[in-house]
Amino acid sequence: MARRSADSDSCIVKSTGLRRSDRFLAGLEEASRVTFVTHVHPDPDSLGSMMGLAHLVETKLGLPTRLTRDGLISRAENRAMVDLLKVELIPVEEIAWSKGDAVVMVDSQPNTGRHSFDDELPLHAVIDHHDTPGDLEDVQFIDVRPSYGATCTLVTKYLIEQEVGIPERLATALLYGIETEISGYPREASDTDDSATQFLYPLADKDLLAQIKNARLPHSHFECLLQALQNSFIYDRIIISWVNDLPQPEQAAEVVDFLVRFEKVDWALCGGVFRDKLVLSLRTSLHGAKSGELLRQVVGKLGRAGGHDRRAGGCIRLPSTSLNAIEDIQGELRRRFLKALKIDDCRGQRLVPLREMLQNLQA
Ligand SMILES: [Mn+2]
Repeated sequence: MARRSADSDSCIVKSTGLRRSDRFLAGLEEASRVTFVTHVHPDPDSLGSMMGLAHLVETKLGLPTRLTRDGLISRAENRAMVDLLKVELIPVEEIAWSKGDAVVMVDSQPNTGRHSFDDELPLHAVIDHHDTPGDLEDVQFIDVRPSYGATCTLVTKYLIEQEVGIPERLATALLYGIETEISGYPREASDTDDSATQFLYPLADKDLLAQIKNARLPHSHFECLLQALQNSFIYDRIIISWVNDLPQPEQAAEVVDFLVRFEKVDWALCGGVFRDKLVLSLRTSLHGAKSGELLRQVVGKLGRAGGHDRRAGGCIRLPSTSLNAIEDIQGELRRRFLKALKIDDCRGQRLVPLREMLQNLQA
């Protein structure tokens, strides 16, 4: 595949002669404090981006900053990142706003259904790399670059442009943020992601990084994988896995990362029930598949969805958590998916045949 063109969006804005990072900082000069918000269940890319921009604002403008957390962080690696790097996060619902507060949203865009807070926040800036368009009308500063694999890449660029030193802890966070976004195949990386990685690697704490990547996993992780394997159905080139009891919402993504490596499919979808929601995660091994758009269309008015080329996520609020209601939505999604991928509606073939499951139980 042709590499993504890295700098269609060069950092010099011609009309003013200012670089984007200059304009970002200039717009915050009048603020008395800067608060960073991101998507629900913050991931390494959003955590690293908040940390990097907070460091930039503190160093260049001398302003106090706050980092927030929307919802839980459940994935073991992400929790390890927060613990080991001692990232201080305030639950977004506990934030008290006052005059002079400027809000910066990273790794996400307003009104995309990815926040539990009210989308009316007075946003000063949105800095992101998702394909999924948000409502950006009243935002003063916008830097959205879908050509970048990670928002952390953009933030690293700002720090380099502004000649702000990157301490070890921050370099570790930024590097992990980029790695988690670009490590799949096909790679969703630009040359700029690779040069940011090269820049950060010598500065980062590699032992800490290894500890984060190999975070210990709870019992529920393995139970969930077993449940997913037992409820996986193959329809031509897609495998669909239904997990009716997801231990934590982020595990749907872990299931599809695992399943998409199955050599007989090009697509993997997981739909997992967490509380009153059906959490969806989609992966593809195909190039240029625009899976964020595909999932958004398939989910339609049932819920919200979006993402990148190779990876997408979404969420549907269940009208009821009865098995019937869940199965109705699962059936509808399956039909829509097969239609979108031009696969004849057929009976799915189990990944693990029932007969084998029973034999294993008796053994
Ligand atoms: Mn990201």
